[in-house]
Amino acid sequence: MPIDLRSDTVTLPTPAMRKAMAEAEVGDDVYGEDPTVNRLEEESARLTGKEAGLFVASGTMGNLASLLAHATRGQEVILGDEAHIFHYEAGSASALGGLVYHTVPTRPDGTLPLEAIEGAIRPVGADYYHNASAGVICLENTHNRCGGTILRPDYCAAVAVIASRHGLPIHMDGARIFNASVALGRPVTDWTRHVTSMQFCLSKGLAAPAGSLIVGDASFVDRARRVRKMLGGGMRQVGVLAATGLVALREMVDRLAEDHANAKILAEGLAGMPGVSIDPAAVETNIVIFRLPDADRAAAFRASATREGVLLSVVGGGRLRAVTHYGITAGDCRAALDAMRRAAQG
Ligand code: TLP
Repeated sequence: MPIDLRSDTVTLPTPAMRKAMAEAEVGDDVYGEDPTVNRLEEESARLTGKEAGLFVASGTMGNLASLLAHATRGQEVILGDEAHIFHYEAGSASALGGLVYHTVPTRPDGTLPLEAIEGAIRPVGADYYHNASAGVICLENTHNRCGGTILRPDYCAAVAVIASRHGLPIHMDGARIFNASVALGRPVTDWTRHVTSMQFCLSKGLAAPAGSLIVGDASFVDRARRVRKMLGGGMRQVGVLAATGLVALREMVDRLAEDHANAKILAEGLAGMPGVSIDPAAVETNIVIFRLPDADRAAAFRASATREGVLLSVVGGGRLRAVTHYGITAGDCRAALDAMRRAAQG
């Protein structure tokens, strides 16, 4: 069996999740009658300090439904040029919602410069009828392509000041918000209080087989529910999946600390390898991004790691990614380092 460090999306459901699926009480969720989905949505709203929650099929659907609930065709989504929404969601907000991506530079820690955010908000009104208007500001936490870095609550508060000055909503792509929460030992509400909406994933480090939650105020969630229906995401007896989400939230959050410790083991080991650049101190959660001198050498490193039984993913520009997760032990990380050391030698 290879040591699969491509992503925390590869996690398999736990025995408790499989049991919960078999025993889940279900109903037709499009009628609002699936008690397990309702419980998951209520529990998610409570946990994040928001009025309401909405169960969606994936993180991509969570982000898309949120953006379409916040903004209308021709409006701009202000987001970082390293954002998952910009790179990996198939241009969905533009293709399906007519929104325009307005990117600003992303700093290595995943933050967007405040002045760049404010500068991206174009003036509208009588003298500016030609401008596209801003519809929503997006933040990502933890930041995937920046190596799982954590946006600090203080930073989010500063973005909220700008957003409120311009009457704009903030959507947080909080796919891995529980990694941030566990790493800093702070409740998720320390972040959600500064944003209008958030989506978080159950199917990454929390190990559920599928699903994400959107949270926000009741009127926003109502709009998102309608968009979810448009996207074909109105599922029926989906309590069988929601049941795994409840297990994820109740039993799988604290153990993320183990993934963070394992990521440190990987980062420290990688730092000593020839041709590999990485700053282990910058690794805050479960994502380890390291650099080879160029894209060809990164591809060769990855191919030999695969032959040695370690699966990695490509970030681009000579960067590779290793992600720790449920099912990967400290011993696996040490074995992966041995294999990658052999890979680094050719
Ligand atoms: N990320 C996946 C891939 O799409 C790259 C991964 O392996 O990391 N937001 C963030 C920050 C994500 O990392 C992801 C998934 C999503 C949204 C989308 O979630 P899904 O895959 O459930 O649509």
